[in-house]
Amino acid sequence: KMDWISYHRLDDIYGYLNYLAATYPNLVELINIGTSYENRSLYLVRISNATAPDSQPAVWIDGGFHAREWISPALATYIIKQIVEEPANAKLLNNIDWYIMPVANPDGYEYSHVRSRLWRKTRSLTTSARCLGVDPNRNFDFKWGGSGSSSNPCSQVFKGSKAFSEVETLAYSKFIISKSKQIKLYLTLHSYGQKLLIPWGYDREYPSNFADMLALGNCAASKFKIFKYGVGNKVDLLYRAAGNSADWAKSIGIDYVYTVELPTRGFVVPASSITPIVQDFFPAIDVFATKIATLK
Ligand code: 0X9
Ligand code: ZN
Repeated sequence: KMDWISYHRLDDIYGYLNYLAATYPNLVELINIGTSYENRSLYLVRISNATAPDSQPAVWIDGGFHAREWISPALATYIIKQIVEEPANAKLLNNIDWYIMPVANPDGYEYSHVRSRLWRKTRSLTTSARCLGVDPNRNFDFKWGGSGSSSNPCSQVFKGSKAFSEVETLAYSKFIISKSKQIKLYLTLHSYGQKLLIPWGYDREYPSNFADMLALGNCAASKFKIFKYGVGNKVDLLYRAAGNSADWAKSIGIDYVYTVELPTRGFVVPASSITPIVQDFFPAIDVFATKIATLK
């Protein structure tokens, strides 16, 4: 099945999601939101014990935007396991629907496993025969094409031919829009850097509820015991990245939006570090859930 002492290929991860949906049919629903450029399914899970659909606040969590950041799908699957399979965490099901997509860029993820460990982007054809792929985290339709993105297909931060040029980001955005009334918290898991990053990321600007997001982020980060995370605005702590998904999520009205940069330093995290990183992170989920469950 699944473990957090090794990294897993896409088939294993999807097999685990399938297993959970089959084993806990009243709790877990497997949702296919479309197909990747190379024809892989785009799966996420909905975890909920509500009887009426869409009747309570929801949390969105994704991983695997950037192919090489393997620790992020590992954390996403760990969060799924903790919510679904650990009775001690049953309170996380009170008044919250969870939408969790472990691998948002499956083509890139598989390519980083079988061909090129440090692959980042999608795998679509571009106008350059030699350079494939778009940076999915520069492909979103908010301030698309601004600072920190590139129009050069050979760049690691290539923005694509237009906003949502990628079938993966388009399917993702359509699903989130369909749930945007319910989703109150948005976490997109990346690596690396040990940071909780708060919009905006397109420029040094701050959303109107920045102070609230900072306070909740600090509260969540105070739970981390092994790894210390910095909390703050993206541009202040990192760099400009116009067209990133978190800015877009904020722009459509989601209250609490964070880009998580997981430990440590470097994209290649040894498998022996998965368990400490995911275990250290999980208590923050409880902090976020407690806050979100009260929002209407
Ligand atoms: O550059 C990115 O897309 C993210 N970092 S990563 O190393 N995972 O690629 C950061 C995006 C966060 N947003 C901003 N820096 N504005
Ligand atoms: Zn990333």
